[in-house]
Amino acid sequence: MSRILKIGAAQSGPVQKADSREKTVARLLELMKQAKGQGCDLVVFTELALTTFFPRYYAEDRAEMDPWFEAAMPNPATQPLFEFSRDNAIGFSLGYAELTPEGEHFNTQVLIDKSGEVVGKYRKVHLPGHAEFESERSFQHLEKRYFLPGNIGFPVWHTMGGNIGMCICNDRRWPETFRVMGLQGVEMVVLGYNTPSANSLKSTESADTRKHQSLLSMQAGAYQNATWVVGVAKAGDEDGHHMIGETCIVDPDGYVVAQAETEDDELVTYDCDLDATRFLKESTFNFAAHRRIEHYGRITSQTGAEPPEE
Ligand code: ING
Repeated sequence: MSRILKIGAAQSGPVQKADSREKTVARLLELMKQAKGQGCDLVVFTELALTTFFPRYYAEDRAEMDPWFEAAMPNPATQPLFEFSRDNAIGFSLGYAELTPEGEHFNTQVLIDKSGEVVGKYRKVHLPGHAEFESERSFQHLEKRYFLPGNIGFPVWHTMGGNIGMCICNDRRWPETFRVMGLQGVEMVVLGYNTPSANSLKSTESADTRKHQSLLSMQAGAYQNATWVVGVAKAGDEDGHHMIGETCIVDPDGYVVAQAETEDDELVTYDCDLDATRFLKESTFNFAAHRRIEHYGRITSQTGAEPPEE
């Protein structure tokens, strides 16, 4: 028995500050057309796919950043993606900066099914970086300034024949992200990331280390929850700030089965058999048979580490 979901991981090259939404959407649409041409069922776009990674810039007045946000989804600029999805029966997942009618700001990813309808929304829970300007940093990472922590949790939806969940960028570094979805039977986690290839506080940390830790996080999340994981980068040099590529598709055994070769717009495809998750879910990671939740209390009752008395 196999349930094949053909995935198109649509890596974005850099998006510059001056690039219009229309120009950027045209690039995404081109990748979606390539994916359709290769028979993909679902195209995964990156985090904040419509704009440059604007949290690298400081603004005293947060409202100055509102032009980077979308007040609706779909909207006129992104409508071409939704129309292509509906007209060609291909789903997609898109990351963008969300401004709600109530005036709240989130780093958001939506899941669109083959009818072009929004079936799921996720708001980034783990916001890395800082909220105030920090002069000691070689560059700023102000997601805590411009976004609220996500308030939807980590949902999983049954759609396109499987159990699909989403997360965003830094979320992949926290095992809780994948486990909460694993406890909902997730079979495919799709995520985008904009990951600087340098550490703003530790100049000796290499790009190779950053790439290693990005892949390690996704491979561990996949294997430990018997799920596919699709990680899609916005890569390359944005305004002098380089971000890693390494867009990849990871199978439930934790193997990277497909990976991007460039730091530009690039489609990475793979026939993902959702039934390949079954063996581990029914053996090694049969959560019902093996987990001992009576010993896990610290995970939800304690935020920071509390080391033993010396
Ligand atoms: N970017 C980075 C990420 O989590 C980061 C920030 C990089 C945090 C490396 C810690 C270590 O991939 C975003 N946008 O979260």
